[in-house]
Amino acid sequence: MGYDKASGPADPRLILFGSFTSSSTYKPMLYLALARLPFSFRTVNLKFGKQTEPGYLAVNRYGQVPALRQGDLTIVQSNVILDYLARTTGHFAGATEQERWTAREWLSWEADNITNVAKVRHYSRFRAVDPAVMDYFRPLADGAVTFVERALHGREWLVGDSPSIADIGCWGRMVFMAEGGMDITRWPNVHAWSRRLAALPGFALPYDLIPKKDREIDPS
Ligand SMILES: N[C@@H](CCC(=O)N[C@@H](CS)C(=O)NCC(=O)O)C(=O)O
Repeated sequence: MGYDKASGPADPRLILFGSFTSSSTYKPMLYLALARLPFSFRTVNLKFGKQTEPGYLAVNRYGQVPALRQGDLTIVQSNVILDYLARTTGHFAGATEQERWTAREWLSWEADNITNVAKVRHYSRFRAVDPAVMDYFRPLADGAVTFVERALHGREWLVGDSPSIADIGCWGRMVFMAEGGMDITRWPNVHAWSRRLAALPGFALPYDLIPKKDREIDPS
């Protein structure tokens, strides 16, 4: 795998580093799919510890996916990537200044809270932990989804009247909730919202969207 930057500011092609099973990778992947933007995907195989190799650590010092490069810029942390993409392309940014700030606020909240859904899924699927650990995280995960459930009462999207990075960021990290034993139908507003997202042109679920190998993606 190469970690080269794009050839320079004149080359605006986006390069996204990510992994097939990663909800954090799904978030920018979903954004790019919905916005129908071209980019190069570079796989970082977490199973083989590629994220901790020096070449990749030079891209993402935290040793995690995702990472985004464009020209001379390197952006890491999935929510910062979403914010960057919204600011630079205008897609899913929010219609007003207030909406743009509220969308960023949701991203900050999700990093504190929906991350518990990701933990429940991670410990269910990839790493067995003491049941007491699950007893700790499960109510936090349920609470995060319940907060979104209430926020969606009487509205279609988290911010304003159209989908934004708030929806993509929050949904993107809860997408694997079933793998953590969380049945989405327990939260009817969240379920309906997920179906609205699924109806957007370009939408796909992670295992249909994230390539297992490096790939050039050029939506027509
Ligand atoms: N806060 C980070 C979290 C990224 C994250 O947890 N990535 C996971 C995959 S979903 C990862 O790279 N794990 C490998 C590791 O930590 O060794 C973000 O939102 O980008």
